[in-house]
Amino acid sequence: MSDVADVLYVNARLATLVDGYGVIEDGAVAVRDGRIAWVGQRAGAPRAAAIHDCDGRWLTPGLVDCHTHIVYAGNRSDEWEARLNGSSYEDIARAGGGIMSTVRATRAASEDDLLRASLPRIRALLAEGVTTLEIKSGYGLDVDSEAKMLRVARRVGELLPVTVHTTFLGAHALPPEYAGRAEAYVEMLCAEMLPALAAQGLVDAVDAFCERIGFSHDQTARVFDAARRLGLPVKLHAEQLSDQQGAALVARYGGLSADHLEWLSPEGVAAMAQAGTVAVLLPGAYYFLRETRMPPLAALREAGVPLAVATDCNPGTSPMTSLLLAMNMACTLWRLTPLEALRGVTVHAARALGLVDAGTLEAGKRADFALWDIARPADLAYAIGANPCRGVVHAGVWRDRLS
Ligand code: DI6
Ligand code: FE
Repeated sequence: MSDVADVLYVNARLATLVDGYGVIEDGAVAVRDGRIAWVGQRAGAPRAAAIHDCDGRWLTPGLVDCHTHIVYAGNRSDEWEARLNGSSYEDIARAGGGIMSTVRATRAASEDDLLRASLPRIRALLAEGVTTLEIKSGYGLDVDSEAKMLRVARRVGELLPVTVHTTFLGAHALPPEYAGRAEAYVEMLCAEMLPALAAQGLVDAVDAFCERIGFSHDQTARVFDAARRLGLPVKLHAEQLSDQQGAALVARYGGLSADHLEWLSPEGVAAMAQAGTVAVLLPGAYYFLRETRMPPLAALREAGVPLAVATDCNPGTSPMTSLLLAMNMACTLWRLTPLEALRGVTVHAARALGLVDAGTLEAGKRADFALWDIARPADLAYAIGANPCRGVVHAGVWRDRLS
């Protein structure tokens, strides 16, 4: 490399994640124009205008949370408390609670209020080394409210040191004004809502909740057809509570990911493997709902399906703002190895977003990385409630850990 780098990070122990952990001792990373220009042992490093000493700390790719519903208004701890005091989920839903209470609060909030409500949650994620974040809509369920949610998601990416990917999840729940008219809602979503939001540049991918309490296999296929007409990639909440053959459906559309997957069938595994669809594991929802059926991890591994791990941050089923905790849960509850968990929040999470320039420390990728006070990479999944992140570089810009 002939050019002089902007900054050379030295005296780091690198987990590049290129192959396994991809460890490089006495490592250095050169950054130029917001990208990684060079990675290797310090002895071979290029010249740089500035040197940043990492004091022997571990340096990993910036973490990627590839499945969140983190933009919403209101709070559902009251419902959670009522459930723990004996109310049933059905009682709460009949009283207008559940997803609909978040839809009401999100519709009622101004764009600025929605942003203000969401920022503390997002800051908590970023404080733990997250540099790329997916944010879904799905609590607006009409054109204006979905647009408001997605604009807030875009603003998050402008205000904070994080790259935001937006996902349209209009097929999350049936809004009250369409009660008993699911077909008409799906028709409107495909013909009007999605094209309008896509035309405003607010949609990077399209998702649906394919479930008995959500949308059917056929309705989901229609949403995917609409996405395809607009050239947008698809992903799916699949097989969380029952087997709807959603994973096979999203694989048929060449989908980026199928997420949850507790009820995934052998046919679903095979379809995902063939299509290269990533399995996004969401242990926070499994934990919070006290589910007992685990995703078929042995079959997924055997088929070579990439495993990602995400928070699913949402007010109903996973009020979690810690990707490190999601890693710990994936290991503790589902026996992922710490290496699988770390690859799940870096390489494979980037792939679940269709991203080619994040997820590893390699020349040419965006200069997104995190610096950690840990003895070894497994500590990231091991500790519960600790935050060993000391700083983050996003798009080449260093910041001490957000607090
Ligand atoms: N799966 C879920 O479990 C949540 N959404 C989804 O697609 C529920 C979201 C909520 O209760 O607010
Ligand atoms: Fe979700």
